[in-house]
Amino acid sequence: MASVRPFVNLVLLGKTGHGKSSTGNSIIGREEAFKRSDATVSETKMCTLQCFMRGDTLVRVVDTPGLLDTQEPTESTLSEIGQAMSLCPGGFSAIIFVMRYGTRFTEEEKQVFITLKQYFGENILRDFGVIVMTQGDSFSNNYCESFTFQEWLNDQKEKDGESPFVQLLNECNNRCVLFYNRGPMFKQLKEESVKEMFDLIRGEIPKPYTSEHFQHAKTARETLIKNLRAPALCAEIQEKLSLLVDQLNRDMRNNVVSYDAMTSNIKEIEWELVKLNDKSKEFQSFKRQIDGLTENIKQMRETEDEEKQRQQQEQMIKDLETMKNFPGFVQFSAAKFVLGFTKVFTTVCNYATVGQFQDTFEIINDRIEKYLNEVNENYEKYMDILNRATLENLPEIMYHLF
Ligand SMILES: Nc1nc2c(ncn2[C@@H]2O[C@H](COP(=O)(O)OP(=O)(O)OP(=O)(O)O)[C@@H](O)[C@H]2O)c(=O)[nH]1
Ligand SMILES: [Mg+2]
Repeated sequence: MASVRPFVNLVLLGKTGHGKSSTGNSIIGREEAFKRSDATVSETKMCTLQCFMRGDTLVRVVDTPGLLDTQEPTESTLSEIGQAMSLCPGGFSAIIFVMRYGTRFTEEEKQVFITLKQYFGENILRDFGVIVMTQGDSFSNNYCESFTFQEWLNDQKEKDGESPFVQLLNECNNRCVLFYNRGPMFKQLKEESVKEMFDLIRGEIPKPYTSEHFQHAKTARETLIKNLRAPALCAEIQEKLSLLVDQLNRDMRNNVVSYDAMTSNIKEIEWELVKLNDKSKEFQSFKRQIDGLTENIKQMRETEDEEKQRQQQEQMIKDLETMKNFPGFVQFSAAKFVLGFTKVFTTVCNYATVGQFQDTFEIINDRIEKYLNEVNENYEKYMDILNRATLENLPEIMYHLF
């Protein structure tokens, strides 16, 4: 026995202009419940909800923006379709995939299903999908009741069991209904097809697609969204990388490479990469470019450091050569002692007013002070060199000192 349902929630998905809004109107039984359009660009931009009572069951129908307006569903269309979840408390009783009878179903259109599976979950079609084929009136005109819709479906399978349409049909467990959205003469067929769809859902789809299913598909959905964002993001990253390479070349010509700024810019671009799918070839290519740039900068920095060290060493050796001619610590202390001694004598002579001794001592004092100043200057240089000494250059310093 079929289960009693307090509600039936239906979400209408499909390509632009294939008749989603019209199908919604047929289901609800009101012509203008959803706005339909004759234009080729998607008329329905946002998810729209309409509710009605079918016997004692509350039916919610959500019309969505068209998929595959251009090549692939856009991120904003998908996120709008995701909003349908919030309009359907309790989840989707079925996903109604609307397609127009008579349209060639190509590999490109098959991509829409692959996308939907990535977005909602791998089993979305198998467990919840129902194909509604619109333009039943065209079908009837074509076959003039010589061919039933079921026979036509079987014929499609026999003709090419691998065609994208047959694959979709198999995916949806052969749940497919022909709809008559247009023309007063098809009123009865319209009502019959709506009933057929509800019976199919009640009989074959026992449980709804809930937010748990949606949550389950989170990882695949995130990868899908990353892939959709990829082209714009890749262009942005490539532009930033090119600017950085130009900047580096300019800085190299001017001999003013700012390694820290370069490194932090590279880190920033590396952060952007997180937004790309790390398995994509674009990601790999950027990673290689970034690694190359980082390695170049590292090598340039090391060469520059080595050059600086070499210059310092050279300067140290020059300093040591000049210092070699000056006396060492013993002479320096002796001179200081003599200076102290002569200063005492100068004061004594001064006090005793012994003229010629006083002059002589003052001259000696001047000379010794001059000498000490020179030595002092070199002593400071000497200490500075010792402070800069490292394990590597110490033997060389010792050699030059002694
Ligand atoms: N002959 C015929 N035309 C139909 C049928 N169903 C829809 N159409 C026409 O197809 C056109 C597009 O229908 P819509 O219901 O607006 O299509 P849609 O998928 O909602 O389009 P967007 O909201 O723009 O994505 C309209 O001119 C409808 O009248 C049908 O069963 N038979
Ligand atoms: Mg519409």
